[in-house]
Amino acid sequence: MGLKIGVVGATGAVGRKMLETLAERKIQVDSLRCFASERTAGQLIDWNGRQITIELLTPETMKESFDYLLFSAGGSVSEKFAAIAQEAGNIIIDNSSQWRMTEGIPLVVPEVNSHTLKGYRGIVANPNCSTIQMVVALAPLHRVFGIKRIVVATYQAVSGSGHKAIVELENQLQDPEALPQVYPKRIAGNCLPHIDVFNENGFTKEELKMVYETQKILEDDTIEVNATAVRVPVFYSHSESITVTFHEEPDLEKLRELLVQAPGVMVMDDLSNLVYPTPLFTAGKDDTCVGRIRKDLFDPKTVSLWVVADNLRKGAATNAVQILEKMEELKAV
Ligand code: 11C
Repeated sequence: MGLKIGVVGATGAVGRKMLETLAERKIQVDSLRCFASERTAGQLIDWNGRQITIELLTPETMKESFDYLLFSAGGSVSEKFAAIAQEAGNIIIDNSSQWRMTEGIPLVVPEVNSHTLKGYRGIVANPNCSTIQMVVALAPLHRVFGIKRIVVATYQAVSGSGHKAIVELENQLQDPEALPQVYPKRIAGNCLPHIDVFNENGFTKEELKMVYETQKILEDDTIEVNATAVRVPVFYSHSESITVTFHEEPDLEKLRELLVQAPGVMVMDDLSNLVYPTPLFTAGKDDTCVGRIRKDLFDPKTVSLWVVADNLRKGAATNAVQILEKMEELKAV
């Protein structure tokens, strides 16, 4: 028998990708219901040969019984509706930042910490896209060499801000006079060191997510993270320049081999053939691609990497569906 699944926020950039991913990964679905706000409720969408009417999200709908509810509708929607769904006994995989740091709520990247799902029911948090790709690459290295400090700069695609930001970049590329609406300044031909709101300590909320989510997922709050998150005029896939200092001096060949063996990682690092990952390469793929692997010139315990992944896929929808798959697998054991 197939599953009873609901997707909340089904018409957003991530919601659409979740629907695509459920079909692509051949999840056995008996009933699929899609929920959204008044703006799109009533619309029809095609999914895997079926026509589905978008339903209005209401407290009553969330009290019904589902095997899984995939949420991607923002923090305030999750705060209210995921809580109602949990109260009704449902499992919710939530892509917002609402529950990520709540004690007792697992924050999961299946390749890294799926053990936290064992015997669990309720809200499961899907991490921020920039955190997911960083921990997929760093977790196997942390287990062997122990991470002391991470310095990361991100180059984040506009799709991380939703469909309207994709349209804004398209418009600005056509029209040099087009005014910004989603971002505080033009994004075409520009880089904005500003993602989400500024905190009083000078870091943005996006940067702080990378600090605290990483510590929670790697189960080590001694790991120091210094992040600078930058929005760039790229449509899909976030890139990250990561410099990581370990407690143990890593052997570079061993480190490279750990990455080659790591689940969800594709090593693309052959400088003589100009092989390194780029956002155009990773867009539409599920792997986290790693290249430019090199030792620091001055500190033998420090290594730099270039890590690229599709923010809507591994950074959001694929990770959420992998959580669902993992929970099903654990149920079967
Ligand atoms: C961005 N990382 O690229 C953000 C989008 O906490 O899930 C995802 C925000 C989040 O703008």
